[in-house]
Amino acid sequence: MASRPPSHTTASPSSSSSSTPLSRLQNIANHMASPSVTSFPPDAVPQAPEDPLFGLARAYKADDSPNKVDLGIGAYRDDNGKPWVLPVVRKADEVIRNDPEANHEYLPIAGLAALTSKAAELLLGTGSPALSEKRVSSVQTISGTGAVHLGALFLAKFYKVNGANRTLYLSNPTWANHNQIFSNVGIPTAQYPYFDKKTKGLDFEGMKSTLANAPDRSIVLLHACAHNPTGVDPTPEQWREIAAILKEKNHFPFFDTAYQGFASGDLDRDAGAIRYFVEQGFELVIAQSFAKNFGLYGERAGCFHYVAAPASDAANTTTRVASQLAILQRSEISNPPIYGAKIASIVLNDPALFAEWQENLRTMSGRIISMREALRSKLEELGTPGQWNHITDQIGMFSFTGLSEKQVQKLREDFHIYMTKNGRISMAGLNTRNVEYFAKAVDSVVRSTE
Ligand code: KET
Repeated sequence: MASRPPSHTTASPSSSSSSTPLSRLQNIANHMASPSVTSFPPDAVPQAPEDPLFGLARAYKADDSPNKVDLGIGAYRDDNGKPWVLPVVRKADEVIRNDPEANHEYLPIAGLAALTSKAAELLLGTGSPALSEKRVSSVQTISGTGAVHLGALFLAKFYKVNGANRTLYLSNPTWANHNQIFSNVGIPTAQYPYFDKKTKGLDFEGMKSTLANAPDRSIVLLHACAHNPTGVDPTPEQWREIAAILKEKNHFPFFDTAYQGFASGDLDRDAGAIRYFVEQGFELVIAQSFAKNFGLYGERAGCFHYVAAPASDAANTTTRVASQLAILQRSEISNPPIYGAKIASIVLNDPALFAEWQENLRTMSGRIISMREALRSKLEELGTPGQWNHITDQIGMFSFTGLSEKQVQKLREDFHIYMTKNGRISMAGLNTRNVEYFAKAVDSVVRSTE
C-alpha cells in the first residue's frame, strides 16, 4: 500500500482543485496553530451527549433495514407509517394561499391575537369566567417548548420568596426537556413520585405525600393529560385531591398541555384538569402546544397563558403580568412565527373547520387506541411473560412498556426497533403492518432476558 503523506499536508478534495499556493500555506498554518487558543477549552465546554430523542431519530433514519420501526419521538404517523398532514390543515393552508392580503410582516410581540384568544377558550372553555373577567393573559410562543421556557423565565424573575427562587416539582418520570428548561433559568427542580413500577399505573399516595410535604409555595408542574412518558393520568377524583393539596400548601400550578384532543379524542374532556383548577380559583400558568393536535410540529405553534385568581384587582394584575411577558418575549424571540399560528387560528375561528378538526383528532386518537388493543392482544396471544393490561389502560401518544434498558437495546440491535431507553414507545409508530412484528420482537427479548 502506498504510504500516505502526513495529514496536515493533504488538501481536502474540494479545496485541491481551487487551491492556490497561498491558500495551501494558510491551510498548513491553520493546522499547525496551537489548539490552546480557544476561549472554550474542554473543561469549560465539555463535549455534551447528543439529545437522546433526536439522536434516536437520526439513528433510525440511518438504518437501512426494511423492517425498521420508529417508536421514538412523539409524532403521529398514519397506518402506512407516514407523517399525516391533517386534511383540515390542508384546507387552512389553501385559505392562506388564496388570501391576497397575506404577507410576511412581523406579528405583534404577543403573537396573533386571533389565535391566542381562541387558544385560551380552547383550554378554559368558551364561557369561562376567567375570560369574561379579563383574568387571562396569553402570548403566542415557539410551540410548547417555547411556552414552558417563557413560563420558566417569568417565574425565575418574578416568583420568589425572600429573594430566592422556589423549587419546581416535576413528576418522576417526566418529559426529559423539563429538567433542562427550568435549570437553564436557575429554577431548582425536585421530583414527586408518579409512576408505580409494580402496577404500571399512578403512585398516587407517593405523589400526594411528596406534594403535601414540599415547602409551601413550591411550583408544581402538572401534565394536563396524556402524561409523557407514562400515558398514566389521574382520574377526575384524583385531580380534585391533588388540587386540594396544592391549595392547602399554596403551591403554584404550572400546567403543560401538549396533547389536548389526543388522550380521549375529546378536546373538552382533555382540558378537564385545567378547567377544574381554574374553577377552584387558582392563580396558574399553562404551556400549550399545537404541535401534536394540529400536526404542526415543525411550524412551532403554541401559547403561554397566565390566569389570575378571582380578585378585585385581578384584571390589573393580568395587565401587569402581560406587560412583563411582552418584555421577556421581545428580548428572547421578538415576535413569534406566523405560518403555524395562522393555520391554527383559521381552524379555531371557523365552526365548520373546527368540527372537521375534531374529526381529524378522533381519527388520530382512534388509531392509537386501536393499536393499543392490537398490541395487547398480540402479546397476550403469544403468552409473552408478564401482564400487558397497562398497554390499553394507559392513554395518549405514549405507552410506558416496562421494558428494561437492556431489552430496549436488544430490540434495537436485533430487530431495528427504536424507542427511548426508559421503555417508552410512541404508539403512533405502530400500524397494522408492523404491530405483529413488534409484538413478536418484544416476546423474544422478554423471554431471552428473563
Ligand atoms: N410538553 C410535553 C409534555 C411534550 O411531550 C412535548 C414534546 C412538549 C411539551 C413540546 O413540544 P413542542 O414541539 O415544543 O410543542 N414532546 C415530544 C417531542 C420532543 O421531545 O420535543 C416527545 O416527547 O417525543
